[in-house]
Amino acid sequence: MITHEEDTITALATPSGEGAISIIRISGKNSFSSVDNIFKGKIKIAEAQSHTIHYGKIISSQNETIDDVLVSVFRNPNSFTGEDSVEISTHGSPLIIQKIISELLRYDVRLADPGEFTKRAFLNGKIDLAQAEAVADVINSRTEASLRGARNQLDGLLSQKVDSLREMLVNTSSLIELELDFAEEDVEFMSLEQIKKNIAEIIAEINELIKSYSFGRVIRDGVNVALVGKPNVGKSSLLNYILKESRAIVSEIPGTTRDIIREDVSIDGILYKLFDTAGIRLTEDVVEKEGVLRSREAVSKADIVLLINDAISDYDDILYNQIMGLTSEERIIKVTNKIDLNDNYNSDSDVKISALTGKGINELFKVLKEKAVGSKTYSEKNAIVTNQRHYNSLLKAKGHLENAETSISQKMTGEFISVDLRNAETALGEIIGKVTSDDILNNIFSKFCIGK
Ligand SMILES: Nc1nc2c(ncn2[C@@H]2O[C@H](COP(=O)(O)OP(=O)(O)OP(=O)(O)O)[C@@H](O)[C@H]2O)c(=O)[nH]1
Ligand SMILES: [Mg+2]
Repeated sequence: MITHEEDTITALATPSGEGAISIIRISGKNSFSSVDNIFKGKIKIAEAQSHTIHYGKIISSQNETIDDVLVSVFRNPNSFTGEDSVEISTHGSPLIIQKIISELLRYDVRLADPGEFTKRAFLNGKIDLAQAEAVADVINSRTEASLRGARNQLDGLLSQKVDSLREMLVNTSSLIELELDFAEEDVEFMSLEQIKKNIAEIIAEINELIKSYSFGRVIRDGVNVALVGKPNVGKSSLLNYILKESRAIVSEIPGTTRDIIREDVSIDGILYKLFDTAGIRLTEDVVEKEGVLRSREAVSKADIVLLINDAISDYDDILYNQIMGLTSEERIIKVTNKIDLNDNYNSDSDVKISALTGKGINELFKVLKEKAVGSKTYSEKNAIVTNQRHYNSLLKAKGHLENAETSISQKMTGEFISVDLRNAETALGEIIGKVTSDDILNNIFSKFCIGK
């Protein structure tokens, strides 16, 4: 196969540091010859069959034995990158790795750039761009849900969906264009009604994908949740209860928490980034004042605000209105704490809990999840958008399609409609990398680690 890159590259593919085993990856046309220069085993790697493993020693140019290793051979196109590739499994010592890589660099091999192996897999058509991005997401997944979402994308569900929409667009626009070619003869290949129907159908499918992003974003990146309220209502106690550890200082003195305390917790497969904040009140204390300022900032940045009051003091409308000014109503969950002290407390809160006894906490988790991902559940078979770049491209595509709809309703000629459809197709193509610029590629792959 013809590969797009000339150089042969190498990098450590496993985490740096000591370990039982480390793996050095090599990919490109000199992979076998460069390894043969330093590897002494029963056979030459250049003669080995694909998908075979060979035991031997790595010998330096000074004739020193560096390590016993296993060499795995992958012949193009049947490798991750699509190129001739080798993986050397060594003992997990940073010194050994460094020595072997320096030896390799003597034989027309260079160090890989961040994400370069995955980039080559993309350029050589082994995976599309959305799948390449999913490689990073799979590696970074920290919850079950985010892993499932990334796997879903790596398996190509989003790509297939986007590809089928592109195909529908291409079919429609080529018929319109064909009709333009035959304009004099007055033939109609597809009725205007049918074109309208097709476009509406594609928009509906794109809308589904766009909608899935609110869920996809949450499963990929987690949800920022700010715990706010007046001093002493039990914000830190709630944080500790959720974390099952005494993370934040709790005391009966109002104004205990001064700085923001951030902890991540995974509940029911979703990652919540919890921010315990300083109780909000008017204060002359400079440190506490700064804390209150940070609390407000946390509110404005939060995806969800747990606005906490307690069941032993009056509900504070002033605070509620202040918080409302910093966020929007649909982000707020009103929580009444200390229900163990007064279970007759009357308020319009969404959940009543006790951070002391744990009463109501499961209900709180339910409400939290509902706020975070909505009630719609996505099956494993649905394509889910988890990536902002993809989301933006979908919005762009939708915009072009809506233009096409307008053109049709204004009885514009086929040229106008077909330009809009082509633009929509380009926008969708960006997602899977059918249409890319170097900028997009560099931006994506530079965020990868070296060795990926
Ligand atoms: N009975 C009861 N006491 C609670 C509950 N939650 C918190 N407390 C007590 O209320 C007091 C204040 O709790 P904290 O968690 O420090 O309150 P906070 O909202 O973080 O306070 P600041 O950091 O000062 O803003 C402590 O004495 C807690 O033990 C609860 O559900 N029931
Ligand atoms: Mg506190």
